[in-house]
Amino acid sequence: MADRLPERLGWSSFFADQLAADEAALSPARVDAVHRGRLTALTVAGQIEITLPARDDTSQYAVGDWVLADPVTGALHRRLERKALLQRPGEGRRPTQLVAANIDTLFIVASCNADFNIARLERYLAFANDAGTEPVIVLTKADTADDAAAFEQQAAALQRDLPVVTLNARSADAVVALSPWCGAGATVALVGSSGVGKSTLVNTLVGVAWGERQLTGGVREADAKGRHTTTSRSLHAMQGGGWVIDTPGIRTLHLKDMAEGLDILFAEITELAPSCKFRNCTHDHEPGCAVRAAVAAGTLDPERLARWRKLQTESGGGR
Ligand SMILES: Nc1nc2c(ncn2[C@@H]2O[C@H](COP(=O)(O)OP(=O)(O)O)[C@@H](O)[C@H]2O)c(=O)[nH]1
Ligand SMILES: [Mg+2]
Ligand SMILES: [Zn+2]
Repeated sequence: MADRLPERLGWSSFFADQLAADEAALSPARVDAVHRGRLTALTVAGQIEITLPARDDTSQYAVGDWVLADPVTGALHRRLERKALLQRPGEGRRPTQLVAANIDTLFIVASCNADFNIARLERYLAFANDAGTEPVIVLTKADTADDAAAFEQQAAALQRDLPVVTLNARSADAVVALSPWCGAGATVALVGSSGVGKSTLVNTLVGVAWGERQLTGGVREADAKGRHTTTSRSLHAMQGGGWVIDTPGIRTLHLKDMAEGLDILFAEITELAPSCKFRNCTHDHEPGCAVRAAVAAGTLDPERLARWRKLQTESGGGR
């Protein structure tokens, strides 16, 4: 049976292990589009319409979700537990919106030019860490930069073991550069400011020929107002065998409750804190502060500490 399960759609033991004995006859299906009133999903046999129970509404589902459905009627049985979830806090009193689920890698896209902004990249990193995805920094427009390596170095310093790739999003070489994260069954999503090249990169990874681009509406951002307003997100097959999810919504990030994401991002600060004299040290004015001692010793960048403090406050303050 295992060989007939949809690994190429991103299925893995994480999901298979959730199946109960009496669920063997159901089809695992991966949500590829969330519309206002309905869901579609991909199975090994192709795309199906999912019929939701009356009590559910589509806002409870995200593109990338795995669900179990009746293979004949498409009736939803249940959603499987998520490996990762990108959420967007609603502005004001609006509820949190689900953006995409079960993403392995989040490409944080920025350009090798004056728009490159360390603090913004750190926000995206905290967001990726907190969502349970692996961040990769993708620096576009390397073809127009005098010194792309300088941008690359700055980005790589932001988090331990952080992959950074510089490329030209318009070139097919980008497919090769990003291939470690785009292989069979892998799922990626892109975030980044407007104009950095996200749509260009999606087109390159999907491999739509230039002439066809205008016709393949699904590849364009769904927030472009027009034909795609009913489809909030969608899943596209990449040339490498993986899947890319359009995430048009994530522009401004509000970092609420991201303590865990910040701890990973600022590991060098997180690891010093237990050496501070006071357990609840804010690394601001307390005596015996190991973090400020590191700044004084020149081993910790004071600006990095300042940015940590700002994000920490925004995320909901204390430890
Ligand atoms: N030279 C160059 N231009 C790029 C690159 N990536 C994107 N662009 C251009 O930058 C503009 C904005 O790209 P777009 O994909 O719409 O950005 P998005 O807002 O992040 O989706 C377009 O004119 C692209 O052709 C790149 O790597 N090199
Ligand atoms: Mg775009
Ligand atoms: Zn301290």
